[in-house]
Amino acid sequence: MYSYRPAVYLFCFLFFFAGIYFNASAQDILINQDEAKVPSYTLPDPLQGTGGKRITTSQQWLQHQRAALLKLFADNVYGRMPGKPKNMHFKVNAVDSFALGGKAIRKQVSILFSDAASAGPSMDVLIYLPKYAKDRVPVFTGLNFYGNQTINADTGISMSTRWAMNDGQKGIVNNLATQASRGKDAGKWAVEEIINRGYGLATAYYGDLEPDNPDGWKTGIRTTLKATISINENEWGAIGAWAWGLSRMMDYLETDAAVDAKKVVITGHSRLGKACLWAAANDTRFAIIVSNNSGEGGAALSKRWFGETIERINTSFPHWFAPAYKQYNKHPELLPVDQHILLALMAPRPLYVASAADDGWADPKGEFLSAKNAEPVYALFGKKGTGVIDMPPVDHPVGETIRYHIRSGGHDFTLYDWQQYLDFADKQFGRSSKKE
Ligand code: GTR
Repeated sequence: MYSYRPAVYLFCFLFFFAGIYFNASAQDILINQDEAKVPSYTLPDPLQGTGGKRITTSQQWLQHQRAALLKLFADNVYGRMPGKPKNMHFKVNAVDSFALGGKAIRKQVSILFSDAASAGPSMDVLIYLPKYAKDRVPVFTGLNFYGNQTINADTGISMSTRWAMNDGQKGIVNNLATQASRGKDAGKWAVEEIINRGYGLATAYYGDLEPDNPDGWKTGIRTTLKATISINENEWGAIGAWAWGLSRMMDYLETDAAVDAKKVVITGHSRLGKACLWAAANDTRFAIIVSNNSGEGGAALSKRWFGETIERINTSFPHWFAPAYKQYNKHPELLPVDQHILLALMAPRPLYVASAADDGWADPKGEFLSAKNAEPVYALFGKKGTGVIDMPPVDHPVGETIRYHIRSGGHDFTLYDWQQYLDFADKQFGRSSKKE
């Protein structure tokens, strides 16, 4: 008996530490929010080609390097991006030409991912277009957090009937939207401002694609469409599924005669900012990219130890990324890419990265540095980036083709943010900034 004792102790010891190591709860993960404690780190160079060859021209970038780097993100971070279903089709459910007090047209369109007329996997797109436009209009597009009916108090918006995050504050009860949810997230959607400036807006609820919980893949498109689009559920993650949906919205917008599909601005806040960036990296039809407080796994550098980390995000949200991303939980330094390279994949398209001063979790400085480190790729195209060395003061946007601001206030998508993005789009599209 006695002789077994050391072995038993050793077993208990190993079991205890293995438990900590493998089942660390989110709270156990060490987080740094002190700039003085950020250790040094090395960023991979987007212009370093395979076999040591340096990328020096935009042609080399577009012909070889871009695809190689995109694949590194697919293999290590977000998973593979499948194509669209063969039998996908659109159904215009309702059009109201007197929306928003008569100044907008509201369209509600279902994107049906199978042959079925209405049953089967689908997503519902809510579109507002300025009524008095003289020509096809540029459009902002992005996913929303709680259902289309939450983005504006407009009672004509169809209610989402899908599973919704139950935060108890947005009129969601038992994970289902109630009438009380109407307009509850309107603060994040400057619908009137967008319309007044002559732009359209197309949005859909991200839960149409995959409910945002660790079991969401079982009822989302990663299961319902796996045979149709030939991809197993573990070849991608929820962010991939949401990003895929943004491209399907683009497929619809290309068919809408009122929309200038060459002028679609893709945007997203926070986790939906991550999805927006991944969508635009894969799909170059999006003309301008706007990342709003997208943070870890979005615009922020992941090798810089500040705010949310790879390990923390993979622990709190194990369903967001491809399974391969978890191998970097303890070793971000081994990841062959970092998020400045994701931003570089937008080149030469105009890119706006925005942070908020009180949003340390998303690492504003890491977002700024990421934007800056994408500049050498934009330079291949003769495009100027942020134009500054250090972070600008709050509420002072900087930059040309890569623009950046840090807004005063917290993690949010405010009217101030929208106004900067509208000004940026006006400039890039050569539109006058006057209200229409
Ligand atoms: C947080 C998460 C962030 C960000 C945010 C959001 O809990 O840690 O990465 O995505 O949620 O989406 O609001």
